[in-house]
Amino acid sequence: MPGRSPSELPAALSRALSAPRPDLCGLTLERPRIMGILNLTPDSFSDGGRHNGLDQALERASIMAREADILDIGGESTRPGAAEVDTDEEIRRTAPVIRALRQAGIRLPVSIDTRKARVAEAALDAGADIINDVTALRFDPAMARLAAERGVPVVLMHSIATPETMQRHAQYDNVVTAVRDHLYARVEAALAAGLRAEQLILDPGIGFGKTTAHDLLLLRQLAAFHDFGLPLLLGASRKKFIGALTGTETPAERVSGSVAVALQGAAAGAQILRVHDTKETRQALQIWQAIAGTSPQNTL
Ligand code: HH2
Repeated sequence: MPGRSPSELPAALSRALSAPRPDLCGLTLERPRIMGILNLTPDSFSDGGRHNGLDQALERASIMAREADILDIGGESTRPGAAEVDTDEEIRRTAPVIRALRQAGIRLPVSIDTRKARVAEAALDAGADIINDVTALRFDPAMARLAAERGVPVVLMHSIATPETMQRHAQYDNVVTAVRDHLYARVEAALAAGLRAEQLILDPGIGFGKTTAHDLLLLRQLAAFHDFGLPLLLGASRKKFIGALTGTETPAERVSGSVAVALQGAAAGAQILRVHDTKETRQALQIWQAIAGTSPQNTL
């Protein structure tokens, strides 16, 4: 507001912007955390089919456990155009891997990337800690109940329609306002269903029912989501807009572009960065944090 000094911000807004976010499964969110993606699907847009066997999945999980702070495990692709996967099949793809990685002594927090309550429940029973729902509890009415009962952290991501149809609905007067309003309503719905505010993490849903122009605006104005007073997650890794802007058709070749977006997300204060390329993102963040003076090793 013109002429206002920061100290004149309304008290509630000032608190929401500056209060430390609660720890996430024992991780402080004072610096950006890396969420490594492990897709146990045959058809994910960038790593589909690569980690399907239990051994391959465990091998990738144990590498990522050294490079990431959180592992995000999914058994259903939600890329534009993807078809729904049968619930039992999605459980078969995810729960045994989570159980096996716990048995192998991999301890970092695990999130289950699903819109279905039965899949989330099986994952939590197998040792997962966080629910990552790209429909923000809209798809399965039982999901909010489960999340309230278990009291685990939940990612509420903005999306519209279904993965099969969402790109047809990519129309907004103002995408930032539309995503904010939608997330506001989803937070209200979550609280009404008995979840606590401390459980919630917000995500603008890059690429979900959005054009490249929408994605860029959301990234440019990411800080506009901090006044919810909740942690922010950014998932832009290898996504289509990076290919569109750089002419890189193959998602696995979008690593440098993905790292650039992750750094921009960190600079805008995103607390969690969901990425495929954990090693490269980690190195970039280490340097960024050292320069920004927020590195854990930085005692200068
Ligand atoms: N993006 C994808 C899947 N899950 N979850 C959150 N919270 N945020 C995201 O941006 C997000 C997500 C899509 O990416 P990916 O998992 O790599 O591909 P696919 O859906 O094809 O498995």
